Amino acid sequence: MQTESFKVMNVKCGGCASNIQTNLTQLPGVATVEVDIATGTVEVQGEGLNHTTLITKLAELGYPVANS
Ligand SMILES: [Cu+2]
Repeated sequence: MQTESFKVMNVKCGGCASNIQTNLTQLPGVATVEVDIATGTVEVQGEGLNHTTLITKLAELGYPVANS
């Protein structure tokens, strides 16, 4: 199992968190997605995760990654 952690912008509420979870879970290899609303941290676990694909998807959703 592989873990990718991102600090993203614009996460304000549970709706943002579930939006991120729903969309990232559909990407290949993603097993679990956890979002910490207070810190804007998105932690993705899975196999064969593609860092760039995850960052691109987060940006598309309106949550650009602050560090990468
Ligand atoms: Cu929200």
